[in-house]
Amino acid sequence: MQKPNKEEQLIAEINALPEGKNFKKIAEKVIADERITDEEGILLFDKASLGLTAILANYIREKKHGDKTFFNRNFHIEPTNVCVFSCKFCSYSRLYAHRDEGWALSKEQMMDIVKSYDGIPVTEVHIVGGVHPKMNLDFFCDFISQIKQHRPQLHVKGFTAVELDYMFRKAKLSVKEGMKKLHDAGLQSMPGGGAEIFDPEIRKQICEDKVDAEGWLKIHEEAHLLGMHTNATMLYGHIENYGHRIDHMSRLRNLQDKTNGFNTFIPLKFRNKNNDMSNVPESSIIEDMKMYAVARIYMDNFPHLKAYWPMLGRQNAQLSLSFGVDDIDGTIDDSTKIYSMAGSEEQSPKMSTDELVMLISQAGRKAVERDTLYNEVVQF
Ligand code: V47
Ligand code: SF4
Repeated sequence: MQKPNKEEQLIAEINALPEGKNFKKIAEKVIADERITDEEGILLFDKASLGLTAILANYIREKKHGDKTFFNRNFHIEPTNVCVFSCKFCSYSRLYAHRDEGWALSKEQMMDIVKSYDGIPVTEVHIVGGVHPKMNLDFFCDFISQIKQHRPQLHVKGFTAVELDYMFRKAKLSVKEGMKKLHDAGLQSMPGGGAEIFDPEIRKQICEDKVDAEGWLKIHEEAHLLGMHTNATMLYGHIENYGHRIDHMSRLRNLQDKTNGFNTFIPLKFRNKNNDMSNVPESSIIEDMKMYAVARIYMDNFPHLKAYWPMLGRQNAQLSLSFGVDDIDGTIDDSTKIYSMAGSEEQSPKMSTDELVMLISQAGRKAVERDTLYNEVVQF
């Protein structure tokens, strides 16, 4: 008998599930590379079993990337944890009035961190932190220029739209002018933080004083127009519902149709330690894996889906590779404090390349070191 092809196999697997017949149309769309609707996205969250979402997401993941699982060699610099904003879920920041309890690095201190990686084959520096009123656009442009002078090949990825919105407003520059200035100084791409949940009602309850959805999307759009690539995150598993998650992903999918500038979507699991939302329970591992799977099915125009292992934990990140994820971030070192402070089991998020490769191959996937723009550096 002839072996079924992947598409026939997918349909057979879906049909074998008790709820399979209700999802035949979605399965056919997935096979035909057709986009699912918002209603279908909500249906998947609400009514599909974890197994069904896994089968669909894994089909898409393997069609896009086969078994390849990407990671990069990077290090983080967190210039400050002093922040003018007061997001309720944040365990990391200290208000300016309590700045003596926090830290704020000088350019020299940050350059010392950069120099400590001399001779080590990292490809990216990821700069992200709080919003300190005294660290302005000129300060960061100067710092980025110094990095590029010292190590021109190191890719500089930095600043959430929240940090940039504040810097541009303080400098009295438009988003376009501010982005151009940073780009000219050597900023090459942007991480995806600060997006949280775009819905205004939820945003008001968890992070009311920082940039809104329109502002966040505008900054990423301007970066894309300059030829920069950026990521997008979504903070899930707190007070939002499935409709809010789909609304968030829909706004990102629409901007991606326009600019094609996003590389990666990164769902971030809400962690509830040491913050003003500690009363909100954390999502289950089932919910986390479903989140990844539905994201992979819904975000058809995003090339990559990332599980950020320092937040999720390494074993759960390994598991996510069967739920649509093709990227598990990098060999970051323990300077990353955001998640250890919010209660992640990864108190010291440092993993060597050997450990990352082992983690990926244990899950039956093929580890590929990438650079920031997903050019392949080494296949393992
Ligand atoms: O925007 C803060 C999140 C984000 C908590 O683009 C929390 O490659 C969970 O965006 N529980 C910043 N999450 C980090 C970020 C990021 C990280 C890694 C890679 C990339 C990338 C981007 O951290 C914030 C917020 O959504 N966060 N507190 C918390 N308690
Ligand atoms: Fe500040 Fe970011 Fe924390 Fe919000 S999440 S308080 S913007 S550091």
